[in-house]
Amino acid sequence: MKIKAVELRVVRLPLVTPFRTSQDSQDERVALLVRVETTDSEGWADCAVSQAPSYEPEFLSGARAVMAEYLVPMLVAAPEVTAARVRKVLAPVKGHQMAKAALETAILDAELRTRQISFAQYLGAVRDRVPVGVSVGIPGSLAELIGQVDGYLEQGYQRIKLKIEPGWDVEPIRAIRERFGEDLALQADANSAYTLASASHLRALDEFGLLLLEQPLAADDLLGHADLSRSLNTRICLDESITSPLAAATALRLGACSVVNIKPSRVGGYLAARSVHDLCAAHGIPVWCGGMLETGVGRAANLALAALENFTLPGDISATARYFAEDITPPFVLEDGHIAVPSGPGIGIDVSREVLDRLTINREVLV
Ligand code: NPQ
Ligand code: MG
Repeated sequence: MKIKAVELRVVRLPLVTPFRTSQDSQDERVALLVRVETTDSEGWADCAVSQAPSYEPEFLSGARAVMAEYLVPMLVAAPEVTAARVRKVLAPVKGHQMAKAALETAILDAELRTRQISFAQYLGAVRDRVPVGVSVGIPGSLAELIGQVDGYLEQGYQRIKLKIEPGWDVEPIRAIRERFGEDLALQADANSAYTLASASHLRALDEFGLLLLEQPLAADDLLGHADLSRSLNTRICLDESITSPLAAATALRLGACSVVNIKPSRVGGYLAARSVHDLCAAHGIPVWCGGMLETGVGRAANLALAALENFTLPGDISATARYFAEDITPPFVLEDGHIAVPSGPGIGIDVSREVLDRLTINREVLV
């Protein structure tokens, strides 16, 4: 397979509700889409960068630049490209995992569309639908939070994840527990908002029976997470820290977490995500699939990944309607707390050209 061209599209999707984490707030998703044209097919990917480097070091215009100036020319120059070889071809460029992951994913999509194999089948899925949860941003008030959680539970979401930060942690978690009871599957995500100095404060969360506490400390603080893991009863889950299969292996060896959030974009693609999954399975560490406010293109591929055996906790793969009134693919819908795994070739869904063109704010074609 040879790469003929790569198209980069920046699309703007308004969010149905603003989404605030401990790090920033957004009311629209400005997404970067990659379309690869090969000698016999085309493939799509959602590059999970955000506009600003406020969540991950990578960001939208940086990803566009590294693709245009380095990654795409390297792929176009390669005599033969398969998804399995992308990592090696791009290895001379350091970092830029999300940009690399998007290119690998688009190439994998093209390859699988040609071979008429779905992502789910290729990755080794064991389910045709996956249980899903919802991530609830930091709202303006407790009443607002309770109203939002109530609405999501009404829709059938199987677990609730609350975004927390210093000053918004014990109180909202207690309020949700009291209002919705002990059986509610509840977890919290701090997006690195604490330091180890908060260990005794975070111990107060132990009484709420959370499924896990996600990424309390800085991304590079594996030792801090290992210390914190020993002083809390609540399981620590890492998200931002898990930047590769090697980072996952290091975290497990150090005892920095007992659950892993896998985001394919963050670990370097779906092949690396499967490696992290396999590694965690071998260590008896459960995993779940994280979310990056993906368009339908990214959501489709994440559903396939979440259908693997060791994804035993509900992922942050919500229905399209939780984020967007309109998406560039047909909407994914919640049925009985699950979303169906696409079964068509490649990512298994098609992009609506009409919606795509209407929402596009920038387009460049690289050859
Ligand atoms: C998390 N996701 O688990 C992230 C945080 C997050 C669903 O909670 C643009 C790009 C917007 C990345 C918003 C969820 C984002 C983003 C939130 C990541 O930590
Ligand atoms: Mg997280």
